Parts: sequence; C-alpha cells; structure tokens
Amino acid sequence: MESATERDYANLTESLAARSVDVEAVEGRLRSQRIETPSWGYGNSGTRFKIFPQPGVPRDPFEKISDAAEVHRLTGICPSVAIHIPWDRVDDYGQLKEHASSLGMEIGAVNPNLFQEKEYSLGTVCNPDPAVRRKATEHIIECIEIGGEVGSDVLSLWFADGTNYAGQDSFVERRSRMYECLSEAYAAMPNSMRMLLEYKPFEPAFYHTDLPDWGAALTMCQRLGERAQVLVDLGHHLQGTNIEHVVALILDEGRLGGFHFNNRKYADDDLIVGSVNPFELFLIYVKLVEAEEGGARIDYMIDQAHNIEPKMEAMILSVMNLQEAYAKALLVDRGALNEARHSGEVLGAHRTLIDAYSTDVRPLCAKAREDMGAVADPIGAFEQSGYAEKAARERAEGAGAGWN
Ligand code: RM4
Ligand code: MN
Ligand code: MN
Repeated sequence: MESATERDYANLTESLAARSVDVEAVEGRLRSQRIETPSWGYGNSGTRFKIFPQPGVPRDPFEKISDAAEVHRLTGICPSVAIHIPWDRVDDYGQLKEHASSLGMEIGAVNPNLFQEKEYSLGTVCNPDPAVRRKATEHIIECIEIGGEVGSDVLSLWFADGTNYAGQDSFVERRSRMYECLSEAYAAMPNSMRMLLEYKPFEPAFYHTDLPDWGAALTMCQRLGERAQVLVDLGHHLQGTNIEHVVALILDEGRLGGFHFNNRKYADDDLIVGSVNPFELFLIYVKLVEAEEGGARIDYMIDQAHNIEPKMEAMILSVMNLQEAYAKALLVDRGALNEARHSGEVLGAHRTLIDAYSTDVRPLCAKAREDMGAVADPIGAFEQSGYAEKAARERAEGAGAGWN
C-alpha cells in the first residue's frame, strides 16, 4: 500500500473504532461479498438507434469470460459470469466451463434469450399460439440442460411478453399460459437449481407487461414452488418506486432470489450501478445486510450495457460502487437505529443512516481488495496493465457479442 492510502486507512479505522465499529468483522464481510458480472456487458451494445462498436471487445464467449476474469483479478469479488443463450452458444459447454475454471472462474446464471426470434412478436410463454409457447418452453429447458453442463444452479428468466394495445389479448389467459409453460420448466429443473423471475413494467411492450411488478412475479413464484424466486432489476420500476421497500417486502416473503444491479435516470437505462443514485443503492444494501444475517441466499448480478464508455473500466467501477455501498451499509449502527426507531426519534434514526452513508469507505475497500490478493486501485491497475491495448490488437473490432 502507498503511504497516503495507509494513512487514510489508519485515520478511518481509528474513527470507526471510536464509533465502536468492529472493523475486522466489516472487512471479513467485505471479503465475502460476491458480484456476478454479465457476459453481455463485455460485448458491443447500443441504444435503439445505434450500436457503437468498441475496439477489443470479445469475439466469442471464451473471450467474454477472459474479460470477466480480469475484472475479478482486480476487484477480488467477481468469480462468476452470467451467460445469455444463444448469445453465448458454443458447441461444447464443457470446454467453456474448463476455460472458466482455468481462469479461476465459474459460470453463473444461465439466461435464456426470449426476445429476439421472429416468432416472438406476440410473446413467448404467453403467446396465443401454442407452437410458439412450445418453442419458448423448449428453449428454457435447453438452458436448464446447459446449466447442468456448465455447473450452474441458477436459471434466470426475463420475458419481453406483453401487449401494445388495449384489447389485444386477455391478461388472465396469458398469465395461465405463462404458468403452464413455467411449471413444465420448473419440473425439468434438477433439485439443486433455482428459477429467478425478473419483472419489468414496460418495454418492449407498452400497454401491459405480463410480469410487470414484484407482486406479479412473487405470486407466480408462489404458485410454481419454493425454488422459484423473484429477481429485482434496479431499472425495472416506475419512477418514484421505493425500491428498498420492495426489496424488504420480497425478503419478508422469503422469495428474494437475485439482483440485477444497474442504475437509471428515466427508464431501463442500464447505466453504471451507483452512478445516478448512490443513496438508493446504499439503502437497498442496508436491507440486504440484514437479510444476509438471516441466512438468505441472494445472487448478486450486474446487468448493464456500456454503450459509450470503455466496458471493462465501467464494469470495474460498478463493482467498486457495490463494494462501497455494501461497506457503508455494514457501518450502520444497528443498535442506535433500533433504539431511535422504538423511541420514535425520527431524525435520530435518519441520522444514523446518514452517518454511515457519509463515511468515506474507500480506504477500507482498498484494504479488503488487497487482502484478497486483488488491488487497491483497480482502475489505475487496469489502465497500466496493457490489457485493453492487447485486446484491441488481438481482437480488432470484436464481433457480434449480443445486440449486433
Ligand atoms: C432486459 C432485462 C434482462 C436482460 C435483457 C438484456 O431488460 O433486464 O435481464 O437480460 O434486458
Ligand atoms: Mn435485467
Ligand atoms: Mn433491463
């Protein structure tokens, strides 16, 4: 560690100790944090209007995993990568798994792609045509099998299903079609696998979405069975929704299975997590810290599209923002918070959160990263590593890694 960093760390830990924070315990929790990065975050992506290719992006799923491994090497907490099928289709999934483990990585959630086939214009598992529902269900089952081959126990589902015009189709019939297809998929899962259901209120359908919100997702999970759980994507709420409250409610029902971290200003913007509203991210982590203490298993994943910014630095920054949000949430004085709540001290309770949120935890995160064998300054280290230049030389402009 450089001396400035060391000094910052010493000052911080001294003031934390004065606040009766168990610094060692906090550092231990920071080392145990896990964030899965998405294969599609490393490939070219764009808006509805244009995909801007970047030099050096991966040409195939193997290279996406290599990029994810580099993010893990620098941050220390990202040992798994989510895949999207068919974007990450390969002939031999065993070989993909081998490649991952040779880099110290695992393959995480398998995401069936249910929004890019020409038959899917009226939906997939909710489509009025049984043949299309069959095709979609088969694809989900194929992804369950791929999960077996790559050693993953998470099937992560997001449906673009919905309608654009009032009267276009029956809400209730569509829901029962979804249930029928998903219960077939659920039955095809091995006992070790969980099914995550992600909701979203709009886009690409604009009149109604078949799983618009946490209530629709939760009740579908409850019908399907215990291993069906809700996935919260931070870009999938209407403006003004209190996401930390939603998180608390799903947790209270014991059904929070996963997260897609990103950030948004207006819609499903898929911007760098913590870049627009870091306070909201902190408040969400305040709930997650409690849930972890209660033994909940939640898969923390990033779901972002880096359209104009360099992708690897963007992913590294996202992970660092998640480390900092988690660290701040770990600093909340739970005893003082409870006391203030129970004695009706409105501002006392609020200020307990603000005290934690206002702490500069960067030296603590840097130390935790170093202790894990990662680095204090991941972005600086990445820039100096020459990785990006080498990738640009070897891979040139990359290839269709998803949207293009
Ligand atoms: C969706 C949703 C899914 C993601 C796709 C690419 O809006 O967030 O999780 O797989 O985008
Ligand atoms: Mn998502
Ligand atoms: Mn999304």
